[in-house]
Amino acid sequence: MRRKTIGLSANINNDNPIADYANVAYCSAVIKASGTPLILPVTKNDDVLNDYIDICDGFIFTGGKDITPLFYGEETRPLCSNTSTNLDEYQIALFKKAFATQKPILGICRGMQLMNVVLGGTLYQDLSEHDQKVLKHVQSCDPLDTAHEVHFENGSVLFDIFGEKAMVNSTHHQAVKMPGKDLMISARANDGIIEAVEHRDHPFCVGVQWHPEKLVDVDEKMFSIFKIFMDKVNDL
Ligand SMILES: [Mn+2]
Repeated sequence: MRRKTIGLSANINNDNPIADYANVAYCSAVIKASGTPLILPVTKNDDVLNDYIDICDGFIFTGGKDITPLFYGEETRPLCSNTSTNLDEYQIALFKKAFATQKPILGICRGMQLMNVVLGGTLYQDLSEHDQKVLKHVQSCDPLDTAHEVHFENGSVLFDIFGEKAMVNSTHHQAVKMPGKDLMISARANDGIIEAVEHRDHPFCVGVQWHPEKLVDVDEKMFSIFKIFMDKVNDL
């Protein structure tokens, strides 16, 4: 029996626009969880996007650059970092189509923020805009070290994996401000920053602000996120 195919949203590198890529860690995590990863190149061709949706059994929206604030109704302020409307428009179209099929979706870092924006939510353009002093969310420790604690909401998919709390890595300078429609907040850091969301009605639409794909070989629970995602994909 063939493995299920997991579409990975591609990123583009502004300095080298011929390369559409997804970091190896996402691919390795999918392979380890018995799926076949497939990077989906950036396009706005509707027929190609529809083929992506047909071919793939589940989707991972990957980390990457900032989302153009116009897509959540704001103009860009100075601390917003690199953006690309070309990338945004492709990922937004892909997310809308994937969401409509009810195929499982996992959003990681930018991928969670994209999920939130498509569902009508907003972002902090930079965490310095938060009213309160926040923790360091752009870790400068070793990439395999964790940076801060998160607390999980009882009744969420993530609570079932982690229980009440866990240590996570952190490489984001933006975060969800207002959650999108029907997204429940399933984890927060101790400074109140939203670290995970889950859609209330979709069969599996989960977003995490940290990078579990980097920790699958050192933390069994981080790998469980991918296992449970693949379980859902295999149930279809
Ligand atoms: Mn964080």
